[in-house]
Amino acid sequence: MNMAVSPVSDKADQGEFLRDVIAGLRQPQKTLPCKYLYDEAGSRIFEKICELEDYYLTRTEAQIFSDNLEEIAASIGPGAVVIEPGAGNCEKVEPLLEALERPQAYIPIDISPEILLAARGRIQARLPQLEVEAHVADFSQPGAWRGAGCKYTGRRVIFFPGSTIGNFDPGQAQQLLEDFASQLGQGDGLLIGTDLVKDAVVLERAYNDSEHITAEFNKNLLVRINNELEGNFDPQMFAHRAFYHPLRQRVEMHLVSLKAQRVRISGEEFGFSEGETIHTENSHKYSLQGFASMLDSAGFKSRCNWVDGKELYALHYAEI
Ligand code: AVI
Repeated sequence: MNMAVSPVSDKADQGEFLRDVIAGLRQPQKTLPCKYLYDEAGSRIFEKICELEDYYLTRTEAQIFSDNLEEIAASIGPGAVVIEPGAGNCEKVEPLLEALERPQAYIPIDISPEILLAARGRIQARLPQLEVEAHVADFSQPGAWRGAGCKYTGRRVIFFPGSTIGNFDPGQAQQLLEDFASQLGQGDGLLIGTDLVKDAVVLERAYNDSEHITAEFNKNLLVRINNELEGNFDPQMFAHRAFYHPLRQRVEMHLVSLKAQRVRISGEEFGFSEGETIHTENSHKYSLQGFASMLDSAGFKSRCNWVDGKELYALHYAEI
């Protein structure tokens, strides 16, 4: 097995983090980009979220995979080159790689070289025949991984599970799908997971879990700002709030200031009134038809989709 890890060049630096935080907190609706939820501690807390009873997304997607693995592998066909933007620990792809007929290569893309390297041993042990070519890049930057996997002859299939597309605003999500399409050729594919529109009670329970792990995940962003940007937030003085916005078809996550207060970050001061919020994340939900039309506008033809029995979550396979 080969594994090429290109140099770390796209890692978000502290300067960019500080600029984004200051710009976000100066807006009338204070906002922080959700990508900053995932420092080391945030990523660990997110792994705990994925195991929660209330957070059905991860479990349901895994179930859809295990119930339909043969059919999914048959739709993709033999000799595929699987490309995974934002691969993280590469765990979700393993059953797919094992089910595919003679996959030619696996190309994980992630901003963290440490995570990619850690995944290598595991994949190496399970699939010794597979070529693995890792790329260190921020997949959300258009063209950041252009050319990845081009040296292989098999059908290239982008694997984008976990409802990650839901954390992009619809315009950005459309652009991301277009960017994916522009990096593929005739007959190449996209296998992507989306959370379905559903009853607000189920959605709100998933983002307000009874063990308060999502609250910890949300407030960790303030802890991160304190640690990395000389902030003096008191996380106890902010409350986690998540609610479904039916018109926008998204769960919004906020941090609510519990009192009038002032916070300093790297020498800049920000005032909060009691009840004012910082908007920290959107998680968009899609109907099957709504997402199919986004795929269509991006230049993909929907081939199949798989949905669980409770119609909570969907996996789509589309081709160029
Ligand atoms: C990573 N992403 C798909 C999760 C979601 O459901 O939008 C992030 C998350 N935020 C709160 N809980 C989980």
